[in-house]
Amino acid sequence: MQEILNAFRLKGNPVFCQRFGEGHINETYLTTCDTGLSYILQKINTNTFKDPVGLMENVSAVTNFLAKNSEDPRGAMHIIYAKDGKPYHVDEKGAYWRMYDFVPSSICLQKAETTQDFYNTGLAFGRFQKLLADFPAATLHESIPKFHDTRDRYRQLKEAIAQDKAGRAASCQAEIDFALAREAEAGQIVEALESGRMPWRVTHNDTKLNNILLDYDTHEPLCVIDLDTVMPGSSLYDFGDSIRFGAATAAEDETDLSKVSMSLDLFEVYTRGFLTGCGGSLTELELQMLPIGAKMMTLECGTRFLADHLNGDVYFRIHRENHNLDRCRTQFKLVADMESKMDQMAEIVRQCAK
Ligand code: ADP
Ligand code: GN1
Ligand code: MG
Repeated sequence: MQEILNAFRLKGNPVFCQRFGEGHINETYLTTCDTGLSYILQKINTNTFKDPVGLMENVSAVTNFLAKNSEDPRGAMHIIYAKDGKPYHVDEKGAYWRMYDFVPSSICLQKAETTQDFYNTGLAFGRFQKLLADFPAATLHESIPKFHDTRDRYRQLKEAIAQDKAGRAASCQAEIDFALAREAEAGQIVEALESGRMPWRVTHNDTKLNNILLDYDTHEPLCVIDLDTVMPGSSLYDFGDSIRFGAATAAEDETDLSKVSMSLDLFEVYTRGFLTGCGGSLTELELQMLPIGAKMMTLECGTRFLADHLNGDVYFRIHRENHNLDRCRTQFKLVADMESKMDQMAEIVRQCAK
């Protein structure tokens, strides 16, 4: 680890380095130097991101763009370059590492502590999307092709069922049936984009609450992080994924499903924040389909957890047996709950958009 740390232009000598955060994909470490400055070191998951150089080009371009356009210096992540001038370092085993300043006096939440926190998240992701309207989308590499093409996620799920690599299909037939019963809905968003009825935007695509940093004291939104999946997409993806994670009444991996539902109060709070942040930039169709966005992102995420469980847990990091199946179950419970609340969600969006 010392060798890896030494490859970067740090201010001081590292005296501490420890695993950090709760991301499912990259390997994240917090390191502190004798100068008191802290850094985030990440091993890029190249199983997920096949083109780490292109990925870092995206992240550099987006962080530079955000830095230029935000007043608070903590409003954008700051890449620490390697001593050879690259925004990443390749170690002797061929692994790709990158480093950021630890955004000072910031906090990352796994769950909103107050409704105001969740409003702030909506505001920040809405502003992020509005700001990126001027970003040159054509310069972005597609870091994960078809990332939110739900039709393709179903194709992958069916492949996982057919191959049944881990021999688990028989034990999760109820979840498989739940997913397949909704396959006909999978193309709704991507078809609206492809037909030109809905605008392509530069979106974040992974808008979990823990991909945003808030000010430690005031909980004002500071900085959107985890920029690996910034790509052209739909506003529904960003809205929907935030609802999936943040408007849920329980954690993504809760095993007591009686605790899992989608809170309409939290849905309303986030919708207000997001629409304020977007500043009137969403079209009528986007507004009308926001509730569908919430449902589709949750259904898609559930199918991804299920496919990974069937494949033997090769994509999402797990911390216990059946972890991905537990995650899949919470997502499908949320989908069922959302299905019973579609009219109320639509009414909330209409009120918030007035
Ligand atoms: P993953 O793709 O695995 O989710 P993230 O980039 O989201 O990785 O990082 C994981 C966690 O590390 C975040 O949820 C957050 O807690 C923390 N983190 C990442 N970057 C920073 C940063 N620049 N400053 C402070 N904390 C950070
Ligand atoms: C992953 O990287 P992280 O933990 O922020 C995943 C998202 C999923 C999410 C589910 C690149 O997000 O797409 O929605 O887990 N990121 C990638 O919690 O696949
Ligand atoms: Mg993350």
